[in-house]
Amino acid sequence: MAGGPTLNAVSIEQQRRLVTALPGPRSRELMARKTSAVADGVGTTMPVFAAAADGGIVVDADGNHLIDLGSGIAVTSVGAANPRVVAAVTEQVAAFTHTCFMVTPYDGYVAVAEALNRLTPGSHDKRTALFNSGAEAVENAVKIARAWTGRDAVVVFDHAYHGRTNLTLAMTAKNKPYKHTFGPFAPEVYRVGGSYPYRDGVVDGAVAAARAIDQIEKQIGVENLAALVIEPIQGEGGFIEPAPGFLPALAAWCRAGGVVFVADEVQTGFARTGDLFACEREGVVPDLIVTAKGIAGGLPLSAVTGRAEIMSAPHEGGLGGTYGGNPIACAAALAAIATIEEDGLVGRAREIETLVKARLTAIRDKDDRIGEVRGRGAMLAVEIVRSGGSEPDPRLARDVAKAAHGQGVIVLTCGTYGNVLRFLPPLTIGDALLDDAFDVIAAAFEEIR
Ligand code: PLZ
Repeated sequence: MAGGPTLNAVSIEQQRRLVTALPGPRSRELMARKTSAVADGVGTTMPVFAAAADGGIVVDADGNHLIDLGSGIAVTSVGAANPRVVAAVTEQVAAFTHTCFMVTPYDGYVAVAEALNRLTPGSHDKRTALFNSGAEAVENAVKIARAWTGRDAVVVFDHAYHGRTNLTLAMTAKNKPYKHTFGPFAPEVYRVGGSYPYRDGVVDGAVAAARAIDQIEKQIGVENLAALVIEPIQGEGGFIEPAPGFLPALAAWCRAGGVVFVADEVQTGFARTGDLFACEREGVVPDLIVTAKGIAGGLPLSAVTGRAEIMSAPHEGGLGGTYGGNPIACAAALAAIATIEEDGLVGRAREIETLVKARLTAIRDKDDRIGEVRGRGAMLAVEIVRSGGSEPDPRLARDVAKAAHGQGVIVLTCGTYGNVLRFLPPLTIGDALLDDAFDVIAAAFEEIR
């Protein structure tokens, strides 16, 4: 797929084009309405309102064409108006919008479960349950692990992000903006040190795992531990790739101790990292895997998939919810999954990695304020530090992002220290748009001192 995927099905011109200053007058008007109608707690990265999106472009309310390096936080991997998704959703919405799977089930739900059982790591017998959001699925993975083990404790890691509901806030590490003023949080959630080679200097994952395991055994006790929940590459915490060997060592320790190893692949899943699931890179087979975001081409859907015996531990009627596995979201998921498989989007993610890493490395070679270039596939980042050292520089990250926004490039920041610029383009973006976007970002690094 040299030059990127064939985008003949994409109706939006794949070109960055600004026809007003950003934000334009329509967006400014809409922002004023947002301010007086929407709760202040719900923030926005850019004060620009979307009118259409697909491929690598978001068109705003004023007709500006912006390059999308965010995919709505790693969601629209197949594009934001993928023709297969649009057709499947249109057909389903005309047939029926909802019955509730717990009342009168329908085949789309079952087909998504079959697809997840087939595609997730490991060839063992699996079962799946569907939900709406990533956080809801993480909560259900914990419920299932507790029902299976009869134990209470849950281990999570420094820099972790698992959601904004009460249990998942207990599991999320960062105070502001997520947790501040919202406690008290759910009990029996314990945080241990993880693996962050750039900052902790431990490049042997087995050593980092031994350190975490020691902490768990001393402070919790394996016999009290229901689940260990981990993002194979930490997302909101800063796109932190653990040292090689870290995940396999933790998974092996969990297996030996009867602890349910839960991979939170909400952000890393569905081709994003250049594998269908990030766990595959080191051959890790999680007991339970949590998916959302990229699963359904932008519709809200999430899942817990795992070993049949563990998934079947909760009593009948113990899992569910009014909307979980909504038929429209399931139709979208089947179309998104077919697109990922048939259009070779895992391979496309690897091509994006090659192109973008080359651009980021070239910037780093001239600018020591980029402490590290990291990530895999189309989940890539730079950690920004003060010149001459490794002190986090969130101001520069914010300023570069702002400069890019002003030029029509949608880019997000993240990280415990707010100093990571992250790149999550749709996998349907073309090379020309990527080149243009990284020209803008390279220029921003040169201009901002
Ligand atoms: N687990 C690994 O990345 C969501 C959050 C954005 P929901 N990440 C984006 C924000 O500021 O709210 C995420 C994740 C991982 C769980 C979640 C939660 O998924 O669908 O947002 O609930």
